[in-house]
Amino acid sequence: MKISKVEAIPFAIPYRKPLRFASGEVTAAEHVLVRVHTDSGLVGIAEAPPRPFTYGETQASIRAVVDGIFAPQIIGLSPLEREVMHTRLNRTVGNPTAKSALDMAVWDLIGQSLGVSVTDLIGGYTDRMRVSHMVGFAPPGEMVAEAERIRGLYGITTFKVKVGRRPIELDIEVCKALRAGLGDGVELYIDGNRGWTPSESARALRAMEDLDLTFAEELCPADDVLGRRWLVSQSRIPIFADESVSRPGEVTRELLAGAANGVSIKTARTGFTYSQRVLHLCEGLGVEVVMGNQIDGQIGSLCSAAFGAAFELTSRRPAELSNFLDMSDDLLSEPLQITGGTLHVREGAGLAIEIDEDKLAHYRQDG
Ligand code: MUC
Ligand code: MG
Repeated sequence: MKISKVEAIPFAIPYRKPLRFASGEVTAAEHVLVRVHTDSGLVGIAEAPPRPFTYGETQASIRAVVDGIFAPQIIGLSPLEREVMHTRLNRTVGNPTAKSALDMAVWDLIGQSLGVSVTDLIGGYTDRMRVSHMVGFAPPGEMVAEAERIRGLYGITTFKVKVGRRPIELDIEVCKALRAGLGDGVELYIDGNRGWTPSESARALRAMEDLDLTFAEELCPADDVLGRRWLVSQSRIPIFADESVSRPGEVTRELLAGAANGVSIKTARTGFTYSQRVLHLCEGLGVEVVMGNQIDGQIGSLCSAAFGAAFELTSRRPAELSNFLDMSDDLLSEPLQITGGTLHVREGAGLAIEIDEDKLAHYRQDG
């Protein structure tokens, strides 16, 4: 089986309500559907979510790099030649979500050709993931109401609270209101998306010390090299890295620098191949991980769940799999369901992604 064609299809699906956070906001899922065709007729599928505020990629840049550089480099390869594919893709720096979508589509092909799910293929640990929901910026009362709504509708009891860039007092008020409103039975953690300085981070964490936060994610930028080490050395709440650990080398750098205690793994930026390398690096070093969300649609969430469920360490804690709930629609023929706070991995070969072609025709942007 050889790769015969690669499609990069831009599509846009409006959000029901925007997601706002310290580094940006998302009002529509302007993603790129990647389909890797083979001469055997099998087609591997994944999606790339452009996040210019995190990786510099746009919908147009993802299309351009896939069509103009990556597709010619991988057409003719067997899907099993993953290392050859990555060696070629890595001649181009950056473009993590474009590369990852290709990687995941290729793993989808391998699973399909063997008749096994990607989860079973790469680890086979479990068939489900508990879900954590991300609560974006809004006035405190609205953030509490949103968390209560999500708990009521989907049984989710773990919440990631967006903080940073707004007045610190407001973030403290939000976290206190969430703990008071939702009670001790829920798990809370915060994500600053690089919105605070180290001293602001330390001050906010001190004020939140009695709120039983599980951890705090990417409070200040990776370039605050000494400041981040200082923060980790004196924080009683574990500090997790997200934007600063977008590839294995960065994971090594941040962990060895003492600039983080835990790592967010996002299949949208490290696919399945490099997510495994990040996971094994963390495992070897005794470092906790969380399955993060790149504000994925249902295809991306399905990919993230497929990876998370494959391994014990990634299944330990709830994964961020619910951002798609903010979207008004999606492309899957059979929508993902979260019930009792849990998302089940798709049964079926590969990633078992079935696209609703009518919806794709409706939402695609390339005429
Ligand atoms: C997250 O965990 O930070 C927002 C920015 C980004 O890079 O990812 C999202 C969610
Ligand atoms: Mg984050």
